[in-house]
Amino acid sequence: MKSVTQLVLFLLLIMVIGFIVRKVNIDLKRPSVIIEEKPSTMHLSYRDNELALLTTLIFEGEIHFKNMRQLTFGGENAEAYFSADGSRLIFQAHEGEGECDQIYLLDIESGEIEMVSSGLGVTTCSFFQYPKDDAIIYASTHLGGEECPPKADSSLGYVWVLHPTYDIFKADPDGSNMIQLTDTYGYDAEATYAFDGSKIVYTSLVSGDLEIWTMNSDGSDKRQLTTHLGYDGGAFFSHNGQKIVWRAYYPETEHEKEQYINLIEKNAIQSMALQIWAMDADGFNKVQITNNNAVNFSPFFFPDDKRIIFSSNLENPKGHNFDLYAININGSNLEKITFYDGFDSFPMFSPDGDKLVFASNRNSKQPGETNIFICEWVD
Ligand SMILES: [Ca+2]
Ligand SMILES: [Ca+2]
Ligand SMILES: [Ca+2]
Repeated sequence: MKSVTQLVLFLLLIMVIGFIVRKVNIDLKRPSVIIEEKPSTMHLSYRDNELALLTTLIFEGEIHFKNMRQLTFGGENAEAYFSADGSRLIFQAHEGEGECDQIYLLDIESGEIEMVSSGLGVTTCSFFQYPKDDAIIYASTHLGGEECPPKADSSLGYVWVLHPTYDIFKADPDGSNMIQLTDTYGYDAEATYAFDGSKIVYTSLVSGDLEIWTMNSDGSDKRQLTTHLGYDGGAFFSHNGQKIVWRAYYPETEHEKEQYINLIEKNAIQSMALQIWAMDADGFNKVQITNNNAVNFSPFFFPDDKRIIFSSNLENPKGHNFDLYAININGSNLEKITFYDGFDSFPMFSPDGDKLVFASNRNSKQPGETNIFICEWVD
């Protein structure tokens, strides 16, 4: 009994200290404004192999989040996507600078994590094969070399490399029996499944520009859906399979076009004002959803397919504080979802629509660490 009382007192003390620290921070940031802040919602996050960890995972204003759990604890973890049965996530992760992302499966209930990619080259953008979870897909450079390739060509300035040896592969969920789905030189990646399993949508440079393509589950019947000069990528199907949402940057001035083409020829892109677009699953009826000067990316349909959740730095387009936003498919009713002062991105609703998974810098042990979080979604 005594130890329980001590534990309760200890937890209360931590809560009070947490509140004071937060209050001091807020006061320091806004010295000339006096604001009555309510303490942010406190949650207990428990992990079997650690002591009960008292921490603030849900921030004030995050009214759609409930019962948040942290699923990874260190390194850079991103793009976690649900299996069709909702029990697992597939994601990419690495630890430390210069390391290359590999693909991992995570059992949501137990927290167990296993690597399923070969460990060779660099990998990205994985997804389960819907609707039966009988395979996984991801992009990998391993056929172009077993080494971890360099992340950037410093002679080109601050750019991201579109490794030309990226191809999309399918494998059994344990990583065995790998099949190659694309086989042209140049970037092929960012592949996701339609929820009925009928199509894969992905990004390819095979036409000479970054475009959205679809293909069958076996790699056949490849079709180009976008044609506009500029980056088209990061596409997801709506749950009913009728729409595709994606991110795009279309250079407008001659200088912007020249700069974009110049980098694409060197298999690179730089930071750009990506906007969210949607189209029919056959590529018709393209509509622009966001229209701002910020970076908007990682869009995903709400369970009813009427709204889209995405990540944006629209409050400070030069900054690194990305937040999740929701918006109607016609571009109306923008709503801010996350209020943590750091990176929040890669949202995906669970197939039953009850949960949201996303990647965030919140509660990191080291600066810049990105972890995977899951919570119940409150409408
Ligand atoms: Ca390729
Ligand atoms: Ca394009
Ligand atoms: Ca944020």
